[in-house]
Amino acid sequence: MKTQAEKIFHTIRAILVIALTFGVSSSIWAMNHNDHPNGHNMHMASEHKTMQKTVIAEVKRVQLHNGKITLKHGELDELDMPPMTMSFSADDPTMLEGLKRGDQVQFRSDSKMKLLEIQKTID
Ligand SMILES: [Cu+2]
Repeated sequence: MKTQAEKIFHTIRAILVIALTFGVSSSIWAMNHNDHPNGHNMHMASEHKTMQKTVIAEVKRVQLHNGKITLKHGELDELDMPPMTMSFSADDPTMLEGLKRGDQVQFRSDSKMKLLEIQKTID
């Protein structure tokens, strides 16, 4: 039988081990995180990519008030993304002025779905 003192000792030691492990791993995380000056917040494993070439898409929805646009795009091979309908956000909502549902556009974005360039295609 363990004495009461032994039980308390074991409990305290377990708490210390957990605290130490957590403290060390979180400081390692902080160090790694600081190695990324560009601030990759969520996707540590996937690198931040930027499209260099425009891709054709169809406008599904435009929200000028918050700079969001939903596009049905073809394959984005520079971002390793298959064709899909998804939302992008523009830092400058005036980029979206004059665009409406049904328009065919060509656009570029980065892997964080930030819209970098968009214009209607001339048909
Ligand atoms: Cu997509």
